[in-house]
Amino acid sequence: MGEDIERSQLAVEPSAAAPEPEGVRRFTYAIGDVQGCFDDLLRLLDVLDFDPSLDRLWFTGDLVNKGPNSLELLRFVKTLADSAISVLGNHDLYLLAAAAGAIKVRKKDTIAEILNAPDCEELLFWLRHQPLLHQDARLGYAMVHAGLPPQWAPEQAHSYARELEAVLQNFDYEDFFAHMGGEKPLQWDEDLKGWERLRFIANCFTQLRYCDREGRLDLGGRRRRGSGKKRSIPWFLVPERASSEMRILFGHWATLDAKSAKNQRVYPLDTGCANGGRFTAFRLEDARYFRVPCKNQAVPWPSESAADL
Ligand SMILES: [Mn+2]
Repeated sequence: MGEDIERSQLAVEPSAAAPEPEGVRRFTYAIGDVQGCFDDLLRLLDVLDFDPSLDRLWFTGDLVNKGPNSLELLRFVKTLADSAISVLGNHDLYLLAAAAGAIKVRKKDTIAEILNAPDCEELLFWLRHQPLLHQDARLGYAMVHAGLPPQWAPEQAHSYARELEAVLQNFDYEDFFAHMGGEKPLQWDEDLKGWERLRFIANCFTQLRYCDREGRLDLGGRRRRGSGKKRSIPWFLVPERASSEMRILFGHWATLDAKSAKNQRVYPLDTGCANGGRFTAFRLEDARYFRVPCKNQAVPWPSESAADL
């Protein structure tokens, strides 16, 4: 790992050939799950020579929890205004659910400082107005926190994201969190209604890792050692996936073997910052990776099962 990091740091020396800036914007960087690791983010932005007046940041979500400084991080990203966008992750929804009183904060969570902050309401208002799916046709990339079920073509993914975003942005959004928990329904059906429909949409965008060849979700990855049609595989490897033409950036899966994503037009960016791993940014204009090792000490967070978020 050390050698890898050194190489990527060398790759950003000023002598490296960078593409010429186009128009006003310089670069767009997609950045993996930050999880409250604010100091590490600042070091990464330093390496990128990030300029908020010229560059743009796309975050893969899970801005908060696990790491030591979620409050400062949220404040910082909000301050970036139009220069930053973050898609919603499961930990972001968890924070909103906790603020809504729908769930209890656990001992290991590091979100209490946000809930107790004087600007909590503004921060969470900003957070729940972030999208579930972000895309830029000119750059040719889309971004989600977790994944897409194999049945959804790009236009469906777009429309279902807008459907749940409208609920989260509505005045009575807190009702959703009372119905958010659980893995069911496992299978998409256009005729799904009400909370079941919204829960399925939320589970895909914010929690999906595995599903089977017929598209049944396996949020906990429990069926990945099964056999036959019921065996689950990473969502992006399902044959004839309807979104296979999209280039999709995503986070949520720090333990994923990046090799399995090769040649799939998917770009996993969560490299386990909050677990003492490293931080990854991907520059969309020239498909180039930048990495820094993480120094923050996050709380121990052993499991990645669905029940554990
Ligand atoms: Mn996540």
